[in-house]
Amino acid sequence: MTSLRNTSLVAILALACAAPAMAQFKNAKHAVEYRQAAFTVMGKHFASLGAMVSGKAPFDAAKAKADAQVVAMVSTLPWSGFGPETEDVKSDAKMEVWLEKTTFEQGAQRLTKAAADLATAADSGNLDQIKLAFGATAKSCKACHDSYRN
Ligand code: ASC
Repeated sequence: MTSLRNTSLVAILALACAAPAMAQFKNAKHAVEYRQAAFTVMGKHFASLGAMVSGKAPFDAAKAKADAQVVAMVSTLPWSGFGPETEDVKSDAKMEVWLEKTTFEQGAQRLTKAAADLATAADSGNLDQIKLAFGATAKSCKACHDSYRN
């Protein structure tokens, strides 16, 4: 009896722990749409920063700060949309995302860290610092695109 109860408890705990990752999305297609939406939003604000960094747009410190904050925040979001249930949903993601899960996640962490550093640089209002941090962030974007995106 005790052991049966323990088994049930373990099963319930296992479900409870697994639930958050699963429950966020109605189905795999929604997970893919979510991660794509996050990349779209991040890309828009990163491009806005890119225009200022390259001189194509005038430098506006407040705008740069706001853009960098969005990039830093949204860079934390797409990764939950790469669950194993999404492996077979058609997208630009290469199979390597799931085959090299640990390396992929390290790349995601590098971006998140670079984006946080970019937000810190943007807080300073110093364009040279922003340029440096922007370059490092762009490098981390590109590294994953080269390996994991078709
Ligand atoms: C961007 C954007 C990316 C990155 C990448 C950097 O502006 O949308 O995905 O920069 O091109 O190499």
